[in-house]
Amino acid sequence: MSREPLQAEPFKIKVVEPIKLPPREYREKKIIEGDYNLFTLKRDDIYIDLLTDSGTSAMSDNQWAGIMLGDESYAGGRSFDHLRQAVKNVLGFEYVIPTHQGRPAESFLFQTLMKEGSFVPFNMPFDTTGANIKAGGGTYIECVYDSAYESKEVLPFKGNIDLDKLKGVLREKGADKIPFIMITITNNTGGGQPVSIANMREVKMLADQHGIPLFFDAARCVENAYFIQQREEGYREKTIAEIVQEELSYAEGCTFSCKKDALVNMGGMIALRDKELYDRIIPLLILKEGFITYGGMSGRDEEALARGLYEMIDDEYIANRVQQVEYLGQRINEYGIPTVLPIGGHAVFVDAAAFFPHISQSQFPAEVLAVELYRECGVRGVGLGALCFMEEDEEGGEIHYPKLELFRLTIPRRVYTNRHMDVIADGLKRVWDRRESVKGLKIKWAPGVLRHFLAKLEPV
Ligand code: P61
Repeated sequence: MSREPLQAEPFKIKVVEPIKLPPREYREKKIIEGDYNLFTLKRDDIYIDLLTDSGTSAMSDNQWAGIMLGDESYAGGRSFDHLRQAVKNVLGFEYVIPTHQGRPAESFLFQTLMKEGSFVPFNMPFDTTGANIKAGGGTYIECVYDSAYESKEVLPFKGNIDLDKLKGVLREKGADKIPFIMITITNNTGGGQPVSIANMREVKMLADQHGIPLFFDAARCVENAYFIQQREEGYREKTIAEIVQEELSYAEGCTFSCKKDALVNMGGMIALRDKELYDRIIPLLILKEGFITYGGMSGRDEEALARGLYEMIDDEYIANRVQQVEYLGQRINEYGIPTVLPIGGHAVFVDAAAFFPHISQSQFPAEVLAVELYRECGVRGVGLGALCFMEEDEEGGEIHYPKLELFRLTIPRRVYTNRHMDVIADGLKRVWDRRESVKGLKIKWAPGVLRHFLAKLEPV
């Protein structure tokens, strides 16, 4: 099949939502009132919102039409059947457990499979996923290659699991302490980096040898498939639909925050092959979310999701989506600003430690950059560095800092144009030009877990 060169967005815009840049003095005031934490900002305080790509994408006319057709039966709803069929057709799994977002899906799967003292090898979990492993009494072990922690190193599949590390964990902990292995595709914590099919296949073989099931966190499995199509030998002529099917064929099941690649504003699921595991999880679903045919979603959510699952695997759509992120990354790199390389699938991750070499990690460079970019141009990104990932020893002694100190500019799907990308890159450049005069932040108050959502900060 010959492909035309891409021209522009493969959609036109039918509904718009006005946004405005609030005046600089107003932004300054909001930073102080909000204790230097951009999670405190209101929608109207922000010009361009790149906090997350989660639940912030634009649904299509077809999805909105599905909202009207959603069937709200308590049991046996028609929309659930549509969802189940879409999951089977697109992802290849027989059983679907619908949840309101990714976190309950993780919590139910982990609670069912883990015991106190379990170890879970991962490439890297995202913060809430890691927190759910810990909440279940387990410990996750990062097995990604060391290059994943080196922002400048350009490799095609920086989300891959290092098999030597994984073998080491299997030897040291023993298979009976490891209830499952999990791979996040793409690796959000490490910069939206993909995992190759070859790596999935090898991890699956190793997992099989030890009788350990392999699960995926598939929130961004389509962006991952796009990178496989572009970068992995033998996949250039395959469609995204085929690659998504193949990726997921290596997993026993997956947790899926549908707020990302699946193009809905709310929704999540566990998708499984095994009826026995399904039967073990559904009592938890009924206890915590709802009946098995709707769980945490309304029928209309399920209908929009079923349609989103088909839309997400459109080759032109996903190429355009990832290329927009790449465009922003290129604009930023052209100014000499350091980012994780290669540019990830859903976001540009600025290396905040390299941006502000004079600000130590204990003074939260990623949050400092978030505040300064908002001050400069009303753009909200999110810090994913020490404030989010640092850990204190159990005795409350030493603090362990994460290896990466990143500031993420996350691009919602089908929402902003490349003109917005230009404004973002130019705003960041103005912060870059005055970077040496910028000072660090310290904690005024913070909760014990998932700190960065609620922390109150102040200048040092
Ligand atoms: C995000 F600032 N991600 O990237 P839920 N797996 C993966 C995720 O990326 C993920 C979840 C599971 C978010 C939202 C978010 O500190 C933050 O549907 C790979 O959000 O429950 C979520 O899915 C959980 C933003 C999460 C944050 C935590 O923006």
